[in-house]
Amino acid sequence: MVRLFNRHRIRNMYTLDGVWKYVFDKENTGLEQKWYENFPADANDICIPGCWQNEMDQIYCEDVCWFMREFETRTDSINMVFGAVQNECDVYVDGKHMAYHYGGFTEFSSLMTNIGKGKHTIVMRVKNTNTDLDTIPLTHVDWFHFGGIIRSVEVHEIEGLWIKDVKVDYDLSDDLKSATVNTFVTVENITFEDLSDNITLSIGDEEYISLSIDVKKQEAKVFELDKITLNDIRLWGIFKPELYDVTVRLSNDDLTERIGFRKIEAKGKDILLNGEKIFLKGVNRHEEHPDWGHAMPQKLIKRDIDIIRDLGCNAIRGSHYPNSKWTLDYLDSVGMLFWEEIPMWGMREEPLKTPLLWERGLKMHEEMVKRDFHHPCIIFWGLHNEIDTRMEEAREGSIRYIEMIKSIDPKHRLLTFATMFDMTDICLDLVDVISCNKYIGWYGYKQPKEEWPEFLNKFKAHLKEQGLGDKPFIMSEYGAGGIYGEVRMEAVKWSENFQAEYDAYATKLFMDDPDISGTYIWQYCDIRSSQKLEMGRPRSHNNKGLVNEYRCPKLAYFKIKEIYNNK
Ligand code: ADA
Repeated sequence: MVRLFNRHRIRNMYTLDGVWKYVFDKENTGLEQKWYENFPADANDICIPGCWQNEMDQIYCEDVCWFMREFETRTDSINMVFGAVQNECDVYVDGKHMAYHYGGFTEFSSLMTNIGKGKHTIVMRVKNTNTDLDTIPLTHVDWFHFGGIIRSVEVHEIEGLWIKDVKVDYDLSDDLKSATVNTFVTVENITFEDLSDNITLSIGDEEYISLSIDVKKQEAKVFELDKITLNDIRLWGIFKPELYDVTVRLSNDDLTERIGFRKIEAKGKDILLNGEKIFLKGVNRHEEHPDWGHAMPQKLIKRDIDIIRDLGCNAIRGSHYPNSKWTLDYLDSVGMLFWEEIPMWGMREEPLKTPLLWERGLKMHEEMVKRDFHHPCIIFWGLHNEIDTRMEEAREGSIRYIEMIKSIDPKHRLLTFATMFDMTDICLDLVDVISCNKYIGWYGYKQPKEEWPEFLNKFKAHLKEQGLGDKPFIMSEYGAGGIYGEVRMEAVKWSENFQAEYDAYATKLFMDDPDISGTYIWQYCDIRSSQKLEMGRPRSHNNKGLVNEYRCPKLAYFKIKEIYNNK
């Protein structure tokens, strides 16, 4: 339901999308008063997935809020999957604490065995209060802290043996004509007796493997299936969305994953996809809309991707957090490239010296990479954005992130992070691709955009000197602000014409530079900024969108469309 393909033909799965009750906990007394047992009677209705800031008169930024609804099951046991809850939450079912999760953009689940068939009540306490020390994101970020249950909650009805996880890995032959598929299946026995079954594995409509298995009571066991070699494969590529469904079945359960065969490499200064050099024509996109917050519906996500394709892009950076699974499915299915990262944004000295922050980041990376391992659209895992990468703590933390990511995904993605400390960064050698965020000619108005070439020469010389001259280099953020509708005779700051001239000048300059492998303009659409960020945000928005927050194009949109479509 939440995916673009059918994940289950045997397992019964449904979402709890629809109307829930919600109530704020301004005094933070809900726990003490056991709202998970006695939900306040004066609660209001809210549609889930949804953010409370999109309810009438509820533009509260950071808060604690409780949610409740009833649901019904036809099995004694269920696995509940929470797509994303912004930002920290506790889950209670029938008054019992079932799960705690930190982090607003990754999925988590809770196995509930023997809760019994029939009616149940779920209550969730959702906390969206951030700090400037140990939360990810921090309070001060350049987007809005929408809070709520922002993606679907799924109920998976399970019995006996169930498929907890499937990981489909592959190796390609040197000529990229065949693939050897290696599948790992985790089967869990939720009963109190030892059970046997048969695993079958199909790719597309063809069944390849049938394996007898035994799983002891209350045990989860990983089965590595025999490798399968497929010849004459269809490679996934830019606008070539060749996908394969891999289905694992037991007698009572099944799970389909969708994969695409492709090879991404950094070779010298080039980025190669399936052996061919590519240039990333990209935009940064926040998954956000004034009327939906982060809980964007499929129709609007598709609309965004359609607009971005029309712009001539082949790549999107999911700035600054894991996007909905539906977005990634859709990118897989149209053949566009994606950069995914965690909301580790702008941390400086104090937070970077705080161990809890790094622990949280590590867990988020683990959850992100595990959730999205199968998507061919993802070519980069982004470690973080504009943290103080001049600090030793940033280097140590980045190394831990890299080790974690590589332990799950050693070969299918390149690693990068967006730096703002181009000349003084001490982490650039750690990653495959160097990504630079820079706003010459925008911030610090006295410095004209014509100073870009000088900066590029200096930075490239610096990279060479550091022995990093042979890594691909991309411009991961640049752009000017333009207020929608503000068109002037002179290209003055904040006018659409200033923005159009600026974005066009910089994009052309970077695209004509043989040392640059990609451009991600900041940004696709205007977004509501944090009310706490005091850095010149007219309308409380970051106005650097090529389209405004309602997706109406600005002059810059048409300029960039011309440039991107002509290369
Ligand atoms: C940074 C940051 C973005 C945005 C941008 C800007 O590079 O990564 O999230 O805040 O600056 O508009 O200034």
